[in-house]
Amino acid sequence: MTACAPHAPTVGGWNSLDAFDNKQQLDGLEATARDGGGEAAKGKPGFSGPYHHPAAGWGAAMSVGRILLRERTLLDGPRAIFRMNHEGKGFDCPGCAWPDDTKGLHLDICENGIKHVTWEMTHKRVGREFFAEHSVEELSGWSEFELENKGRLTEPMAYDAATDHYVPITWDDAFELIGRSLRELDDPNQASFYTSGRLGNEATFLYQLLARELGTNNLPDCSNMCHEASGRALKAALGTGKGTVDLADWEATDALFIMGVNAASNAPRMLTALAEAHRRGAQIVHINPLVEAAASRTIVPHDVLDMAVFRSTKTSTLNLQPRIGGDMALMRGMAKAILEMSATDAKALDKEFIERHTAGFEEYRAVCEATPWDDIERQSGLSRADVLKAARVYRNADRSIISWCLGITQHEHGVDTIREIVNVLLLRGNLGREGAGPSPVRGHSNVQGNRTCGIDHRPAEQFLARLDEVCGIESPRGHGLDTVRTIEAMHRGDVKVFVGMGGNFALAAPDTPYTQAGLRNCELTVHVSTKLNRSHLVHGRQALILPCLGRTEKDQQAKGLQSTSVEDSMSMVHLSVGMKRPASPQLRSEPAIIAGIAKAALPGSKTPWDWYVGDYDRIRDTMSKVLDGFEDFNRRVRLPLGFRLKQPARELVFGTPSGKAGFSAAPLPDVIPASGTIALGTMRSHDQWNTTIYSDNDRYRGIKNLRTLVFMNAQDMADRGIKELDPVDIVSTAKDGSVRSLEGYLAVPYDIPRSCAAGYMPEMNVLCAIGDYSTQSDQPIMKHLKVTITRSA
Ligand SMILES: Nc1nc2c(c(=O)[nH]1)N[C@H]1C(S)=C(S)[C@@H](COP(=O)(O)OP(=O)(O)OC[C@H]3O[C@@H](n4cnc5c(=O)[nH]c(N)nc54)[C@H](O)[C@@H]3O)O[C@H]1N2
Ligand SMILES: Nc1nc2c(c(=O)[nH]1)N[C@H]1C(S)=C(S)[C@@H](COP(=O)(O)OP(=O)(O)OC[C@H]3O[C@@H](n4cnc5c(=O)[nH]c(N)nc54)[C@H](O)[C@@H]3O)O[C@H]1N2
Ligand SMILES: [Mo]
Repeated sequence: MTACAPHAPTVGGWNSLDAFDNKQQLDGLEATARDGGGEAAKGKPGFSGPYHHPAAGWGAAMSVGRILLRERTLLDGPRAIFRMNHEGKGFDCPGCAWPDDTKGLHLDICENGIKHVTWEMTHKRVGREFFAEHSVEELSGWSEFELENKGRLTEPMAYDAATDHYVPITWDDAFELIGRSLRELDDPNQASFYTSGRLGNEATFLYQLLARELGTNNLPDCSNMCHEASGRALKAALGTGKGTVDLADWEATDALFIMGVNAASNAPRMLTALAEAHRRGAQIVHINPLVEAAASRTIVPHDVLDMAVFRSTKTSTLNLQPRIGGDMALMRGMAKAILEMSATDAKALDKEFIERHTAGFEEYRAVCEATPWDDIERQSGLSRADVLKAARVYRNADRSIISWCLGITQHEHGVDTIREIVNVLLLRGNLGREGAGPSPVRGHSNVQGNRTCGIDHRPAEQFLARLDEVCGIESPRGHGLDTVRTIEAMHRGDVKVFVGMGGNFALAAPDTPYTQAGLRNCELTVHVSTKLNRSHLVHGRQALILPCLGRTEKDQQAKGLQSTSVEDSMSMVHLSVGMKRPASPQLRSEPAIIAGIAKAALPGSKTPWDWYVGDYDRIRDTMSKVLDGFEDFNRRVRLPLGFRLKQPARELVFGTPSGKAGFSAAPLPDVIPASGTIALGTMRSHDQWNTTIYSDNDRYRGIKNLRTLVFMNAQDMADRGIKELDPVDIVSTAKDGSVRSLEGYLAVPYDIPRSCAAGYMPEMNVLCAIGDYSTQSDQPIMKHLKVTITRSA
């Protein structure tokens, strides 16, 4: 509480949690908890039409109440929430990677962050009795919700093939089993080390050190499915794989273009930034085939007055609904319009910026001129008039930010599209100055930090050379395996040991049956986890579940209480300190587990693993010698807001071959589905966190008790004789011609362009063939599956 006391007057509404002090309300909430969320969510599937209320507000408050009740964290929950995202004194929200409020004016939280934290803080436990009672075969029949809802894992468990049960194993025996399996490999490249993006920076550094000391760069991560396209495009264009703006830029900009992100569900703290931008008169353009909840109004959840009087703020000045994959054509159209304007409008282009800081402008101008408006309209699915509206907003803004997430990256042409976004920014010099630049919204809370700290299957020579020099190892130089290639190698028997540092590989990866067959083909699968999930049940010949501390929990080591650092979407690195007693005394921290594995796998290692684990400052000291921008790490990370990693591109220093920011001049791809086929995008509901499903509801899309659905254009439904909530079969055709299908999904008529449809991951991963990854980014094409949809027989 002390952390936020100075700001108490601005705190209110549901944040003050007054809502929970009233017995009557509590009873009401308890009743809703029983009917609304979770176990009871087996009611009749329902679609109540699109959501017309502001995002966040009281709907969010009720949802939070339900979750706190369900996890029985009514007392601890609020206490923890007050300590979240608070200037080095609390823990970083393990939810999304949206940056923390820099002014400390608000309680920096959101509905989904609270769900996420309370899900981790639950009082429920999965102990050895649970595993003795339920065989793996039996658990395999449980839903994702039922598995995770059993609570926190409490002790290391090993799979016993004779009984088909997980049985307790000591930490030492578990490490010895992993160590032996790794030592016995013919080649270290027969091991693969996956990272899900919430691993803290210190553990990340040790994890990549373990892999490289062992001799492999097989470091697949969730980024391979998430923002690989952003990294590659920005690196090629600007010489840096990250965005260049921070929250202060969001607060200063004149125009925000929000592309392919469902902010109200997946980055809800962005709502505050959007509302503030609107209040001060900035333009906000949403570009999304679906009009998501963030694209209309929000009640700023921090604002007591707004909550009390239901006052909402607009969060949009223009909504454009391109077809799935139509964003590059839209960006091309905006660029073409700006170039056309420049004939009569001397300020449409920033000629001086283009001259001094960019390369390739003339080729780009030529390609824009050569792209006919007809193509732009057909490929974007937008009229020329609509494209011009966006172009005018862009022209009239002195400073613009273009922000994007998975709706842009998970496509065949993701890299070209992001380069086109950069092209548009460069035309008006929207780079290297306040309030302007590219701003990818990252997913997991530390996915960006993972890459910064060495989780990269294609590491740069400069990084490896420094690592070797400082740590006294000899890193392998060959490229390692990413997520898709790890799965393929498992099938061939080339990867025999798989370690999952968090995450849920069996469900998150594409082509579910193929991925799961790969995991089953491994000699050993190891999962470091907080909760039971599908990946524990789809296992190798030998399997371990190693339970770890969550971010909310105290991490006590030889030299006392430890903190860990994370990097948000906008390159701010700051500390996170747990505050809760661990869910079980047997839990270990991720650094300690990595060190345990390393000591067993590398008996001759000169790395002082235990010494590092005793005091994470020592890991940070080593990191400061290896990683660019981490100088004086221990001091700077303890500053109230941490520190911002330098972005050379922001200073207009470009690590590109030309030393300039590069325009790209790619031709427009053809993204129009063949006649009769539909482009299907997979996405998240409001009540899920990747593979963690909190309930079967999707409040902002009007969905209740239903996940096996497909949102369709009403005319596309009528053409196929499909009515609301009719069962349909969905058949996808992969690049190699192979087909996959899902049957009996319910069709939901929705405001989405013709020949476009959407449904939920991870259920729909079945439809995404392993070979259907982008040749530009190697990312699975999870937003553009080619499908046919017919009424079920
Ligand atoms: N509560 C919650 N928060 C999360 C997560 C979660 O599961 N739950 N996941 C986290 C992670 S790891 C990530 S990566 C992010 C993901 O955050 P998002 O990118 O918001 O994730 P999705 O739900 O996949 O939604 C993709 C959005 O892109 C739109 N879209 C689909 N195709 C296209 C297209 O062709 N063009 C455009 N312009 N838009 C398109 C969809 O309509 C949808 O609004 O969120 C993070 N935050
Ligand atoms: N079709 C389709 N597939 C997709 C996507 C899509 O849009 N469409 N999105 C992709 C994206 S962007 C991503 S990021 C991936 C997500 O892939 P992952 O990151 O692999 O999956 P999650 O569901 O986030 O992992 C949840 C599990 O993490 C564990 N966990 C939670 N907290 C901790 C912790 O503090 N430490 C450790 N060690 N474990 C913890 C819990 O056991 C929990 O069951 O999915 C990808 N898959
Ligand atoms: Mo992600």
